[in-house]
Amino acid sequence: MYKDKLLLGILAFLALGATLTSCKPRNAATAISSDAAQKVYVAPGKYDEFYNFVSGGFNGQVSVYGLPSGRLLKIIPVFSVFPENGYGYSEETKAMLNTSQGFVPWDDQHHLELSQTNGSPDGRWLFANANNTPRVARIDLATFKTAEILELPNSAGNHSSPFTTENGEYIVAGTRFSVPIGDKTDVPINTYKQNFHGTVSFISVDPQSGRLKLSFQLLLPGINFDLSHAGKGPSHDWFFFSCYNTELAHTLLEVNASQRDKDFIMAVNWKKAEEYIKAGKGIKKQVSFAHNVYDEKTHTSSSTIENEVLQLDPKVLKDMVYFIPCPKSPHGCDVDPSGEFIVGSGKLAALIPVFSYSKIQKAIASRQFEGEFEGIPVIKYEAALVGEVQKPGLGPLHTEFDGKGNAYTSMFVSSEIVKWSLKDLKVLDRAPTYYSVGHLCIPGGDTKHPYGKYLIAYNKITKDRYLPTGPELAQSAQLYDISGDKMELILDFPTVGEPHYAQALPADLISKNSVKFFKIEENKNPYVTMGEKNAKVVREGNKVHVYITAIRSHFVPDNIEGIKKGDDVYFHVTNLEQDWDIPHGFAVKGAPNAEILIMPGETCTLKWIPAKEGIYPIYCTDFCSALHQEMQGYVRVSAAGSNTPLTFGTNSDTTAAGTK
Ligand code: RUQ
Ligand code: CUA
Repeated sequence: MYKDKLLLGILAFLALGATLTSCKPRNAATAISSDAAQKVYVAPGKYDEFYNFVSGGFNGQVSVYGLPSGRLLKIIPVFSVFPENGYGYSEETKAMLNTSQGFVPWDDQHHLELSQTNGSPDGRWLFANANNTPRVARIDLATFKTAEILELPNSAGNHSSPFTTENGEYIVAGTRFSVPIGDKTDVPINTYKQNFHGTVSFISVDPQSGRLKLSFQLLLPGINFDLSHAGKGPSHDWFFFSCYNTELAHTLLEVNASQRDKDFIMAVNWKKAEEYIKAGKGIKKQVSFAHNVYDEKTHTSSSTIENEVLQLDPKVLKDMVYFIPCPKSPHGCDVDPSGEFIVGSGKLAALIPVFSYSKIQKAIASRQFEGEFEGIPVIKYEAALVGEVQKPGLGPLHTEFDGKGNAYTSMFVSSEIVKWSLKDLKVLDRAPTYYSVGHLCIPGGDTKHPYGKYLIAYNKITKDRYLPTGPELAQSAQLYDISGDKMELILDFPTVGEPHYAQALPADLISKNSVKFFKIEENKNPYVTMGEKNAKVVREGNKVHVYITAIRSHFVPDNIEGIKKGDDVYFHVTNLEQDWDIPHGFAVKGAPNAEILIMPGETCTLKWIPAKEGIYPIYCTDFCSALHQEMQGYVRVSAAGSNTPLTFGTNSDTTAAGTK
C-alpha cells in the first residue's frame, strides 16, 4: 500500500512539472558513494563528534546517539516507566509520573529542545514534550536524568512544545486538541464551536537552577496548534505557531479540517504578554496540575499539585496575537538563524511560503488586515510574505537551516529532503529518503548558529531497508553529509520508539560536565546507609525498612529473617562505590516491580509485598566485578502470624533487628 502511495506521490510530483532526474527513485547502491563508510567510521575507542538526542514518540523516552557513527549511547526514561533502571518503579522516582489524573506511566514524546544561551545550545538541559497527558520535562545533561516534569492545565495534546526562546526566558506548550476548559467541561461534543478552546502556555526557566514555572497562558480559539519556534535576533520578542483545523471541526478531521485553502501561522508578541501580566491583566483561573521535581541531593522526587494559572485573552488585550494565512494545514513552523524568515510548511500545499518578520511588523503598523478570526486580527497573506518556494516536492513538513543561507525541508509524500536558498527561494538540491521523512535535524539547525555539516532524516516508514522483524519493522534515521553543495547519504541507523524531532550539539558542550558519581557524603536521602556498619532492618508495624549497602561484591545485610507475608518491605539500597561506571542492581524474586539500578553514591528504594512464605533470593543485576555472580543473598518470609524473630546479617555477623 505504501508503495502505491509513493508512486502516486511521484506521479503527482511529475504532474507538477519537476524534471525526471530530480525524482527518479534511486536505490541505496546508487545513492551511496564509496567513501561514505569512512565518513561515519568512528574507530573503536574514539568518540563521536556530536550528541544526537532523539525523541522516542510512543515509547515516551529519549534516546541518545553519537554522530556520525549512529551508535546508541543511552535511553533516558522521561514520561514512561523503565524497568531497565527502575525509573517510575523505585519509591524515589514514582512521584515523577504523578499528574492531576494520578500516576500516568507512559506518554507520547515528540519534540526535544536543547536549552539555549544567546541563541546557541549551552549543554545544560534538554526539554521534552508529552502529547497525551500534557506535560513538559527538563532533563539534566550532567546526569542524563529527568529532573523535572510540569503538567499543563487547560491543555490536551501538548504538541507545539517545548520550544525555547534564545535565553530560555520561556519554553512554550500549545494544545493540539482543543477541549472545553474552565468549570464546565462535561458538554456535548457538538458544542465545539461555543465551548472548546485552545491555549498556549508560557513556562519560564530559572537561569540558575533550570526550575520551570507556569508563568501564564493565552486563551485561544479552538484550533489545533501544531508546531512552533521562537523568534531570534530582531524577532526575539515573538513566538510563531502553526495552526490547522481553522474549520473548527470535531469529527472526521481528515476531511473536515482540510476544507480551507489556508490555515494560519500565529504570531505572539510574548514581551507584550509579559507587560500585560506585569500590569495585572492576567485573570486567575483555578486549575489543578502536578509539578514534579527530582532532588539531586536526596536522590528523590516529590510531586506538588498547583492550583492557579494566569490567563490572558487576546480578544480583549490587543497587539499581542496575530494570525497570518498559511497554505494548507501547516505543520512545521521554523525560523531561520537570522530571525527574519518564518517558514510554514503546509502538509497539503504544493509550495512553501516564507514570511518576513519585518514585513509582519510593517503590516501590523499599517493595519494591513484582511479581517478577524474569532476576534483576532488576520494579517494579509501578501503583506507578510517574502515569497514561495515553488515546486519543492510533496508534503512539506519541517525545515532546518545550515547557517550558510540554506534551508532543508522534509517532504513526507515525495520522500525526500529538499535544499533551497533563503536568498532567492530557489531549489538547489534534493535527496531521497527511505521512506516518508518526518522531522529532520541539523546540529544547531533551529538556533542562531547552526553547526551544519550533517543532516539527519527521521523516517516514518522503513519498509525494505532492514532485515524483516515481523509486522513491525525497525524505526530509522538517515545521516547525510551536507558540507558540500550536494547532500550525500552516508548512513542508515535504526532508532527506538518512533523518532520525531531531534536535536544535536557538539559533544564537548556536554561531555566535559558529565557527572561520574554522586558523592556519598552529600547523599541526603532520608534512608541512606552511611557505611556497612550502619546497615540495619527496622520494623514499624507491618512496614519493614531494610537499610542495605552494596559494594563490590556483596550486600550488607545479605541474610534477613523475620519478614512476614503481607509486610510492606522497603529495600533502601545505598551504593557505596565512589568510582565511575560502577552501578549495582537490586532485584527480588517474585517482586511485582522492576529492578532498581543504583548509581555510585546514590540510595534507591524497591518496595515489595511478599505474597507467599518461603526463601527469596536477592541479587545484583549489573555485572559489577569478577564476583558479581556472588553478589546475592536471601530473605526469609514467614507466615503472617509467625513469631520468627527479625534478624539480619552478613557472614556470621547476625544481629537482632530493631523495632520502632
Ligand atoms: S510531528 S513528523 Cu513533530 Cu509530532 Cu512532525
Ligand atoms: Cu554488584 Cu553485580
